[in-house]
Amino acid sequence: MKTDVTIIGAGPAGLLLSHLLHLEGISSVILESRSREAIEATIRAGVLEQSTTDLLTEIGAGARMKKEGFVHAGFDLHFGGRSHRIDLEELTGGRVITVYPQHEVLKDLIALRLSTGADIRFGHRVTAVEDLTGDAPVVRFTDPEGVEHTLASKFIAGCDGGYGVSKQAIPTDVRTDYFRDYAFGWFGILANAPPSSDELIYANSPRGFALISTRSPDVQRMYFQCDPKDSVDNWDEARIWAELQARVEGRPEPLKEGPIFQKNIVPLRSLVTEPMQYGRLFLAGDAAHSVPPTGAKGLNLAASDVFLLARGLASFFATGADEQLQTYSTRALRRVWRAQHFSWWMTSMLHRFEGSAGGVPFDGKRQLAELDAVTSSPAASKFLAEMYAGLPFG
Ligand code: RFL
Ligand code: PHB
Repeated sequence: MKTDVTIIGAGPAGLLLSHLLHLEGISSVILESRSREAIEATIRAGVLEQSTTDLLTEIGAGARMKKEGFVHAGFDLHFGGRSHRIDLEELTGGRVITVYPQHEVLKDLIALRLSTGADIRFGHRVTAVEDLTGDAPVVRFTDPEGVEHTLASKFIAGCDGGYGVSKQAIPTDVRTDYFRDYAFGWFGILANAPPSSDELIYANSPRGFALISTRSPDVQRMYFQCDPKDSVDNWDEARIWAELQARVEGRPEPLKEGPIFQKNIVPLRSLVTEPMQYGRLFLAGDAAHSVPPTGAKGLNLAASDVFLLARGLASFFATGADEQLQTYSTRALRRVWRAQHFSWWMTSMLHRFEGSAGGVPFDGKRQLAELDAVTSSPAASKFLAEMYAGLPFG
């Protein structure tokens, strides 16, 4: 096995990076601990920014997304018993979002990579990365039979998500982790039901946050704020639907209900690891940062990181110049922190803090004033729309 770049992780960051490098004539091997089937079945993100869909289209991974994804030109903020539409397209001069599930993006990227003969090793778990400050950094990994191997290459891309090993290799005297925990989580469901709305609904209600999203004409994705330590077993279908209906009270029509076939609880957290580079190791995506899902930014940040990283590596392999690689961390982090702010802001504006650590009734009233400002001031709406539809890459 010989390669230019070893990529750890076949999530959105690793797969996209591998294809962007391929288009520049740079070889890579992807080492992924899970099976292809597991990856293609994991339910996560749903919203793709304009720049992400543009990039997927440009590299030839956009055909099915164009056919099966749903373009949304706006979304609703629901508070005080009323919905207020944020017109993304008008407020941003034509930028929109696409609702297309992350595991479908992954299916498309895996198929595209394999069609070009890519080397993706599923079931291969990386255990350590070493010699990062030399010019032949090494990855240690075990294959599906448990046999240990090493692989040396010119660069390592740590695209191994929030619980990976690569960032641990940055020495603690060089690395800073910025962390924020939230006192609540999201209870997510998938249900067989028709859509309840043409666009997403983000609701601030006295009972807490709710989000009405979609997957297809027959499958709907919905979330509501919950105790992160709660168990899905405490919630039967009737209780879930009653809670969701109560949180969007005041909509012209109740939510359309149907059998729930998936339930899960995710904790909310904000995390940034700085710097995103150490020697010849570069971090990208959730390996370096995690955002609460309220701003729909995680996958999109993974895409913008690898867009910058691929350009830096392309410049190095073409000319030997490493200036773009040396500035990768600073440039990526600027966008990461903008997205962190936006995700925190959306979270703080829409969730119920009262009853949780630090929350007081004042917060609820302040949030309603903030939502009033955001939906009635054209300047405030424009900022919200620009950030939600996403900043341009690069
Ligand atoms: P991933 O997707 O976690 O992929 C990392 C991969 O690395 C593998 N791995 C290893 N492989 C080999 N050796 C090791 N030692 C390894 N350790 C780990 C893992 O198996 C995995 O396959 O990270 P990546 O590529 O950075 O992508 C990030 C996105 O997955 C994430 O940010 C989004 O899902 C976040 N997110 C959303 N993002 C959006 O842009 N829009 C959304 O609408 C959106 N909604 C969401 C979300 C995340 C959610 N959850 C579950 C937290 C909604 C939810 C509920
Ligand atoms: C989703 O459809 O899963 C989704 C949509 C918007 C978000 C988060 C998740 O902000």
